[in-house]
Amino acid sequence: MDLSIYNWLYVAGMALGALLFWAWSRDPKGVPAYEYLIAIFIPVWSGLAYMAMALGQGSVEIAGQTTYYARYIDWVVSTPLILLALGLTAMFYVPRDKRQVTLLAGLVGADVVMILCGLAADLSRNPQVRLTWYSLGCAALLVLFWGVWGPLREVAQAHGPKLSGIYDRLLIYLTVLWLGYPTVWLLGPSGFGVIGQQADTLLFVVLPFFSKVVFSIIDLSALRGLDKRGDHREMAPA
Ligand code: RET
Repeated sequence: MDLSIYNWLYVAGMALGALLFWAWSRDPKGVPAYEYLIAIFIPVWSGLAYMAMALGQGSVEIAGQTTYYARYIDWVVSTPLILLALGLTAMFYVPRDKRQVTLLAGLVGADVVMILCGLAADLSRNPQVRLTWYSLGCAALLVLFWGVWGPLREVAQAHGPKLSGIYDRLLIYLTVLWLGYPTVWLLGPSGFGVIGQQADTLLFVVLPFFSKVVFSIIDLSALRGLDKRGDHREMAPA
């Protein structure tokens, strides 16, 4: 079966997602314009990477196996933006000049390390070298999870139960999906090869659709419904 159909379906899904967020941005409901810009840019970038794959580009043969490096070009830009969106949700009520920039930069840094370690693993011929890079990528993911479950969650919790509830929902959703990537990688042709190329391609279409477009739908629709003066004010001591 021609696998490019999966990639084309993904491109269509990303285009529809970008259009939806653009339409929402016309009636922003108090959510800052940059939140929409991020939500639109993620599927545009990812859609382009998958279009390259649908056209037969973005892959090389390494040790008799196909490495889709276009996926990493996608992830190295889209995952920092997803984290930024999550971070900005946690900091929704924090004034711009008081936002924890170091925390955001640390998360993005760990994320870029994770993706580039995955690329290095996928380009390795030697199985031990491959495993070493993969393990370092997993270590970076753990650092990232520490950041979003620890300090970033505390920021959200400091601003009342509503925001904290929204953040927790997004966080659990993101954690489950992001654990799927190293799992599929390890079971697929890049790792042990338990999953074949067709299932691998399908999973790397389904997972990112949910971690990008559906993630942004959950995030933006929650922010659009939030009291912009801040439910956290009710929490402030009288
Ligand atoms: C790799 C292999 C190296 C170890 C780890 C990985 C994790 C990748 C993740 C990717 C997330 C991608 C998303 C894309 C957007 O849709 C690179 C597979 C830990 C978590 C969310």
